[in-house]
Amino acid sequence: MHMSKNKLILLLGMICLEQSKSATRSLPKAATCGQSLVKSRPLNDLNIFSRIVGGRQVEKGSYPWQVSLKQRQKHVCGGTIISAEWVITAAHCVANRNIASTFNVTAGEYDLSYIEPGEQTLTVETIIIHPDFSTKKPMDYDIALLKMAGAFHFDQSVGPMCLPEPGEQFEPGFICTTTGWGRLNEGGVVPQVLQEVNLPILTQDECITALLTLQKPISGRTFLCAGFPDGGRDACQGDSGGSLMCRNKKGTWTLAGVTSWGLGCGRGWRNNLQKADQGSPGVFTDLTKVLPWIHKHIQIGKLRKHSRAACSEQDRVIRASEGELHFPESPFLYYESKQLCVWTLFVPEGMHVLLNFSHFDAESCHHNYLSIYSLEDTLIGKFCGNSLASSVLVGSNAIRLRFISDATDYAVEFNLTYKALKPNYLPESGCSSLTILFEEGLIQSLHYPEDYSNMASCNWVFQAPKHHLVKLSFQNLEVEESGDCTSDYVSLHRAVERKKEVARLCGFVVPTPVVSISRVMSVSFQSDENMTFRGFQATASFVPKTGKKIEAPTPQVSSLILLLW
Ligand code: 4AZ
Repeated sequence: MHMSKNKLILLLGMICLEQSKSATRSLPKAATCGQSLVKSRPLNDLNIFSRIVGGRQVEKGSYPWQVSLKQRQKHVCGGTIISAEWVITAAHCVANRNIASTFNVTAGEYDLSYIEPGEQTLTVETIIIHPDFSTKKPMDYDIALLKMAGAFHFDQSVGPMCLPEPGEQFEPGFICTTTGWGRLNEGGVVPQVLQEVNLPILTQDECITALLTLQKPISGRTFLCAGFPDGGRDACQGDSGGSLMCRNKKGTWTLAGVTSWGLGCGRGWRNNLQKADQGSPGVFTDLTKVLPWIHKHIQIGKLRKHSRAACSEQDRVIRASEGELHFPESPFLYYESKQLCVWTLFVPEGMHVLLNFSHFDAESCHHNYLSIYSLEDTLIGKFCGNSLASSVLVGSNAIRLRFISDATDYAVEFNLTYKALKPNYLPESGCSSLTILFEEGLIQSLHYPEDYSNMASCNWVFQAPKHHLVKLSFQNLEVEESGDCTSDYVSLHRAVERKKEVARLCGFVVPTPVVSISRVMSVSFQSDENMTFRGFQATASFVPKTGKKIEAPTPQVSSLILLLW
């Protein structure tokens, strides 16, 4: 919580009075949420003409829904109780520290330096991060649900906050409150006692404009801004995950937003375009944008109560021409952590397998992934997070699928269908599904020899027999030329995970053959949103591994970028 230097006492003035008069929101249905036993300080004549200038220490028990999210007994973020078993926090507070059991949540907390009577501490059973949150762009959809291991007992110091009704809006100008144990100033000290500050909600226009005036303009779908253009009052580091709460006339508090981020603390943004020391409003995740997702998980949570999915059989052998695979097997189960599920799938002899993913909900590639192996146990595809191809064509009648959830409590699910296909393999097959081939053959870009299309993505994986390597010989290469082949390109990787790019090709010179360094070569063709040419055509063949130095493409090919041989 950012406070002005003198810790000026918060004065609720006429603005607040006006705002509560104009509040047209319906009252939350549940009378038991959003209730504080501590009376808010009455407005007095002195306060009415004063401006709201800073934050203050809260009166104990004022915000019974405020929790401290701790790791190794240390406060890391705030959070809000919304029911006995559920707490809302910011996704970025838990995203990279994703072992749920390492978190504690303390409710009824006031002074962090003491264990006070009335405190209740629970561990976290499950972390559910919004599926649209990404650590690459952590400002948007910055919200997570924490399912407690156990339940909070509601009393005078611990209780839930109300969620907004569907469609309930918090009018711009409305004065709401944010609370937390965050720093008192940017780079300043952390308080021991819970702090609060009142902030007006900005219009969506003001919010978007303020964030676009930043040197690195930021946009998002779930932003709710609050604050003063001249700064002085704000949330700060350590307040994240806490709430921006608004109170209606009857004094019921409703969760409007989750404290997420801001450029600095309390800097203001009025003169951003004129100065180097820019600032931003406080940015909160707008609850109204994620409400259906919250309700869905709380509903599912009720059904899942005592059932957890585990892999019933370690290795399930399936012999069929088509079917579905799910994990968990029933939709209302969380999976147990540390699961290894194995399915070995045989379609009829001589047929190939087409896999289609209808749903794959895996947040973290470190902990949850689905991998596909050949029967001799070489990895031919690995899927997690966003790296999922929607369909995979495997040039074999047998595959092994392994789903690994490695000691994490994320709720992950996947559904896929499989189908036996006659092996009518086309050189362009990689452009409609990731194609995994165990035979030599021709591959080409989409529509070859006609021009490829914009935004094309074609992917093949070749797997040579034992003691063989994959040799890719180009018949033709006509691909938009850009200095470092970042526009359109053919790229070659040494393994299916595509971590190590071996070569990247573009331009109009036919490269010399490229030989893989292992039995696997992964080939990808990507085009961007403009300029198309004929593309490429190449033949993959399997050559015996000789132990001789591998062939590299001729270095005089100007458009070829060679990496990591
Ligand atoms: C934080 O890091 C944080 N000024 C939260 C809010 C703001 C800045 C940082 C807004 O938790």
